[in-house]
Amino acid sequence: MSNELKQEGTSFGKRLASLHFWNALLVSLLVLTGLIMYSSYWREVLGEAKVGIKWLHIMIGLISFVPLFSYLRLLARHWKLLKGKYWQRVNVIVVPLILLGWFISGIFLWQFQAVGPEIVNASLLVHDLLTWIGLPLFIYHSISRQSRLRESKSPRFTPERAQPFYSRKAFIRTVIGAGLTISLGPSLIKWISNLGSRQEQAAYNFLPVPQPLPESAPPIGGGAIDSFRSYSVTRLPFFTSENWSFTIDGLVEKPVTWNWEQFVALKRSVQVSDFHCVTGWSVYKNTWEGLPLKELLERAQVKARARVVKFHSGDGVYTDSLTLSQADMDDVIVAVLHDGKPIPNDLGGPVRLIIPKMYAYKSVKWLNRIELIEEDHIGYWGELGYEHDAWITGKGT
Ligand SMILES: Nc1nc2c(c(=O)[nH]1)N[C@H]1C(S)=C(S)[C@@H](COP(=O)(O)O)O[C@H]1N2
Ligand SMILES: [Mo]
Repeated sequence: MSNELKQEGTSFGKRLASLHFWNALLVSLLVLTGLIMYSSYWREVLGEAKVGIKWLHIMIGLISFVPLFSYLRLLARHWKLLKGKYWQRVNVIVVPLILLGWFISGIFLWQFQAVGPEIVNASLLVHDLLTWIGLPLFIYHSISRQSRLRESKSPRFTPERAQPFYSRKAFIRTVIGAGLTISLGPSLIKWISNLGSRQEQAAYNFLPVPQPLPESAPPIGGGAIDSFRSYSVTRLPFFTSENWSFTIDGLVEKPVTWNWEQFVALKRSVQVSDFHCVTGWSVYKNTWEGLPLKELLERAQVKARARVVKFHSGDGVYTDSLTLSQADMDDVIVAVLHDGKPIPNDLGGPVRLIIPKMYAYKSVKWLNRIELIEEDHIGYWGELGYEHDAWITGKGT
C-alpha cells in the first residue's frame, strides 16, 4: 500500500496503512513460528513446547484473516486509485492471493484428519511453495520500503509525521530480523559445521549388509513415489553392527535378544504400502522388506496377561504402542529394507516399525526393543495431544 496515499492523510489512506501494519505484524509472526517449526535445531531445543508453537501458528493464521478480509473489501477502491501504477496493481493482486493461498492451505493442514492425505499433500505443496515465493517478496518489500522512506527524509518530511510511522516499521523490521536470526541462524551454523562430516553420517554401519529378496529388488511396488522428510524429535542416534541389538521382552514366554548378524539371518517378507505424516507429506508405494510383527510375537510367545505391544526407539526418548489386536494386522512390519536398500540412519535405520493403516508418528524409528505389557502405554505424540489410535482417514477400521 502506498506511502503517497498515507502521506496524503486521507482516512482511506490511514485505513490502508493500518491494515498494512497489522498484516505485516501477523505475517512476521507467522514467518517466525513457521520457520521455527521447520528448523530441526528448534525442534530439538523446544521439546514438547513445539506443540505450543504449532498452536500459536494456527491461531495467528486464523486471526490474519481479519486484515486480509478487510483489505479485500477495500480492494476495488484501492485499485481505482492506483490507475497507471502498473507494479502497484500487480502487487495488490499478488499479495492477497499469496495470503489467501497460505490461509486456505493452512486450514486444510490444520484439519488434516478431516480432509485426508491427498488434499493435505496438495495443501502442504501450496503452503511451502507460497512460502518460498512469499518470504523473499516479503523481505524485499520491507527492506525496499525502508530505504524509500529514508530517501524521502527531505526537510519537508517533518519528524512529527515520520516518527510513529517509522517506529512501526522499525518494529516490524526488528520482528523480521529477530525471526530470521532465531529460526534460521542455528540451523545455518549447524549445517555449516556439519558440512565436513556429512559423508560420514550417511554411511551404513551394518555388516553383513542385508540382501534383498527378489520382490524387493527391483521393488514390487515399482519404487516409492516422493521422498521422506527426515524428522526426529531427538539428535540422530548412531548404531553399528557392533553395538546394536534387538530385544523382545516383558510378558512373553521366550524373551529374546538378537545381535545384528542373527537379526539379518531371520526370514523376511515384502509388502507395499503408503506412508503419511500428519504434517501433510506422504510417500506412496513403498516396498518394505522386514519381519512381520505378528511373526515376531508368535516366536516370543506372548503371555495371556499381555494386552499391549510397546515399541522402544534406540534414541532413548521415542516410544509408541499398539493393542495386541492392532498388532495382529498382517501389514505391520519391522522393516529392514526400503525399495531393496538398507534403511539409512536418518530415516530410522537399521530397523524401523511400519504401520501402514496409521499415521507415520506411530512408525518408531531406530526400533530396538518390543516389550509386552499389561496396561496401555501412550506414545510420544499421544502424550502431546495427537490421537493414540492414529488411523488414517478413509483407511481406518
Ligand atoms: N524414534 C523416532 N521415531 C519417529 C519419529 C521421531 O522423531 N523419532 N518421528 C515420527 C514421525 S512424526 C514421522 S512423520 C516419521 C518420519 O520418518 P522419516 O524421518 O523417515 O521421514 O517417523 C516417526 N518415527
Ligand atoms: Mo510426522
